[in-house]
Amino acid sequence: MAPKTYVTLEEITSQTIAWGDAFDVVHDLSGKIKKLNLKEYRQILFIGCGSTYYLSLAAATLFQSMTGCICKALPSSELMLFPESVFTDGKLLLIAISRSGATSETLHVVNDFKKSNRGDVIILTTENNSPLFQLGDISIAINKGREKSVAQTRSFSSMYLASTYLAFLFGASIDFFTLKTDFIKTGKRLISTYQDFAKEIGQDQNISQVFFLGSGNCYGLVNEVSLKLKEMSQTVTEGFHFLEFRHGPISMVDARTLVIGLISHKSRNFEKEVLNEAKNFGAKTLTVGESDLDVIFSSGLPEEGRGVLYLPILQMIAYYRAVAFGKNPDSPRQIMSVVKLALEG
Ligand code: F1P
Repeated sequence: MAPKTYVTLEEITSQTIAWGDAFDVVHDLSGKIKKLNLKEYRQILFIGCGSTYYLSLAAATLFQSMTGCICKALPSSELMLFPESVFTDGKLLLIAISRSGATSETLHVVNDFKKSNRGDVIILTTENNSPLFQLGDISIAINKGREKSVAQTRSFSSMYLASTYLAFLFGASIDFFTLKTDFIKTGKRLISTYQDFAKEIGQDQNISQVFFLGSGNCYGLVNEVSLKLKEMSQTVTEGFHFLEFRHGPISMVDARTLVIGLISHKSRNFEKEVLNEAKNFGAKTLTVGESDLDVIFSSGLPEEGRGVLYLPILQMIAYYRAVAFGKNPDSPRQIMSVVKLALEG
């Protein structure tokens, strides 16, 4: 009997179609987007919940490093509960990210932001028919990123790619759209080259806990891939900045630990050192990045833009671990694809 497959696997392996959609949608809106004058904003706030909060973290870091604007990422709920700890006087740009476009906390914050005339709003979603989509001064919907599964995979990567494109529109001289074909080709190649490898790691029953390390633009991404593993397989896992790992967490490492490093070009020597130390304490390690590592992109794409390439193999590891441990990755226990709270009335 053929092994059961789940829709999550199809969503992960088909994600480059959604990447193409992200390129096309942002390209079509680029004239309107470029009319925004970033200098007008005192701060740019990125918000979301769960996966889309981690997307916000990754996008805010990239956006600040490419544009020089002050960017901050927050879970929508923190802005809902403690707005005074975040909002400043002066005009703000709010970038609200939500796969469903229907999560209560995010909707609440955007409605409130607009009522209080705090500034402009960009919405990033996969649902053009959602309530959130209607609220944007600019709304970006990557419809091909939609999913049936609870855990976000192709929706995350395609919305992250769209946010990367936004950062390039404001902060780079190269036309990001010209890289569309290279991204799609590289993504497809990585998925087909490393699928069996991801399965092998995912099925390794000797591994009991997993740490993901990533710095700079990769920090939001390590939190996201760690969340994938938590949601799909209920594995004990956490994400850390590379050098933070020495400041306590490394004490957790043992022979049943896997430490996965999302290696940057800029700081690779510092990052590899941390992994070597974890290895000396008995951990298995896995390195992912552009060249000379276990998983190699060989993309030639610009470092700031290629964060999305880390995602497919790590999503596949989460998928195969879930299946190997008898879990249903499409429908993880105790979570729903959208959280709707009775906030008003
Ligand atoms: C976000 C969310 C996440 C959760 C899960 C399902 O919804 O609920 O909090 O981790 O991955 O999606 P959304 O606002 O992005 O639709």
